[in-house]
Amino acid sequence: MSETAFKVKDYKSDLKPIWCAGCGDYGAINPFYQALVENQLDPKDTVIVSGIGCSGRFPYFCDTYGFHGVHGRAVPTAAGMKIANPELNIFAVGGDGDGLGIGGGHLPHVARKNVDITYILLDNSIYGLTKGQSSPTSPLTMTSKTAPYAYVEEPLNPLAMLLAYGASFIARGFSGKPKDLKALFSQAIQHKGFSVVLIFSPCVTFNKQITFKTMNEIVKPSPEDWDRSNRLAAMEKSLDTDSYWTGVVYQDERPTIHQRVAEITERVGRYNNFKELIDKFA
Ligand SMILES: Cc1ncc(C[n+]2csc(CCOP(=O)(O)OP(=O)(O)O)c2C)c(N)n1
Ligand code: SF4
Ligand SMILES: [Mg+2]
Repeated sequence: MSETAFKVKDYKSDLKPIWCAGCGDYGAINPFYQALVENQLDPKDTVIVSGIGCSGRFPYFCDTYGFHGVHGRAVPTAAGMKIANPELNIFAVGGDGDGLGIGGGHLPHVARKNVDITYILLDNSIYGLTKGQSSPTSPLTMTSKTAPYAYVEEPLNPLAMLLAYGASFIARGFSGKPKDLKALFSQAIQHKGFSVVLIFSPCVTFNKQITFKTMNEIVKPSPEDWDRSNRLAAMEKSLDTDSYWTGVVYQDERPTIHQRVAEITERVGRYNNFKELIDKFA
């Protein structure tokens, strides 16, 4: 097969996305297809695992393997798949409610283990599928169906959290800037380890307060000479909530969990059967 064998049409399923017209998720899926082309990932070796939410429909629209699982469990399911079959290209996709609300407890562990998967978090600061409840990233004072006067909870800061958790690649983008997103996806795919692409992806139906227009005003690309290995500087940048910094914010090329296990196997050898293992420690 030639190097440019796979084209966008090879990654698109026959189902046309059924997101609302203008939903930010369209701005994420198109550059995603393009990044798959750029990296020539074989669809038969590629799996997209999703949570529940509008964002959770992502795998329906991709002609790869897909697993639309349980709410909040996309990341650990994807990590388990990679551990069972390291040859596969594995993506987890989900929303802010899915990944930071109900599924928030899984993130630190997959991040610190550095499982070699790519997580795409489509953040619209609202529960879209269930028609507009406040989410863990809804800003203080934002109104919603569940906060008709004002939201009274402090929002999470996913960038700061992922830096603290030890994610080895963190990029941030905006679905209003699909060209930039393609480059971020591509770099995330090429990174060996847990890569996360945080995407602000407006919900045009249920979040009228954070929109393409408002985001366009605060999105700022990271400086060209940004040192992506500087975790402390990245942490400082993550706390700047007046502007929304985009680009690869942090990258640490440390070994993946598979590489660390391989090093130990090399050193101590492999047990041929269960009895050998039990005898060793008896
Ligand atoms: C265990 C469980 N709790 C609650 C729900 C209801 N539910 C479905 S999607 C969702 C939130 C979706 O929000 P988000 O993850 O931000 O995705 P979006 O729709 O905004 O893309 C909730 C609460 C569920 N499906 N399963
Ligand atoms: S409800 Fe919001 S997040 Fe869901 S498809 Fe419509 S615009 Fe997109
Ligand atoms: Mg959401």
